Amino acid sequence: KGQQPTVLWFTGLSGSGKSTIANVVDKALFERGHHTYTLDGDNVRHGLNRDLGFTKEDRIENIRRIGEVSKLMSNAGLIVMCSFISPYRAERQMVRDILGEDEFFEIFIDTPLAVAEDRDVKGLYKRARAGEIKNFTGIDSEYQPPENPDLRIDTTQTSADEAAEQILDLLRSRHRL
Ligand code: GGZ
Repeated sequence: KGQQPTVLWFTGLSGSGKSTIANVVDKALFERGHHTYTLDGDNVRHGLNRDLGFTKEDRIENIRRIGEVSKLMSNAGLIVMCSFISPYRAERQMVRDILGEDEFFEIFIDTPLAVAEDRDVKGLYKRARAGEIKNFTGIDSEYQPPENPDLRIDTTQTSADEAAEQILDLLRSRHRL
């Protein structure tokens, strides 16, 4: 029987570990013989959404398009992972409505701002603090944490491998694997 449409939606701050965890899950699913695709800023914001920036309006349109694309891909039989800050509750609800309750799994990568800022892998927080980047999430643009995610991962307590295991358990419990 074919794959039931499944989208794993990772939300969290810049530098929270979304893409790292999504990539571990992607690899584990591939090894189990599933067809997967991971959408993230690197493959979406340079192409499909190159016309969009980081105003509230543009972020919402960014997430809307990604929701629609992930629906096409999941209906084609791929398990889709989406790794975007997606800071607003209303936009995540919009994606839930586009995909439907059975297809959308919200995974909150819960990393405190202080931890993400301390890591500052790309030096973006430093630039945002210096005023060189405007509307930076966590600095001068808000992040609204999910109130009722399908899964919350506290990355101060959980390694990427453990997080991936929890996500696979979630998929098993929902009969996706
Ligand atoms: C937040 C920004 C910004 C601003 C550039 N605010 O750590 P990164 O670099 O790789 O992840 C961030 C990415 C966020 O893009 P998303 O498409 O995930 O955002 S949203 O869901 O809100 O539309 C960061 C970089 O882009 N970046 N400027 N102002 N992150």
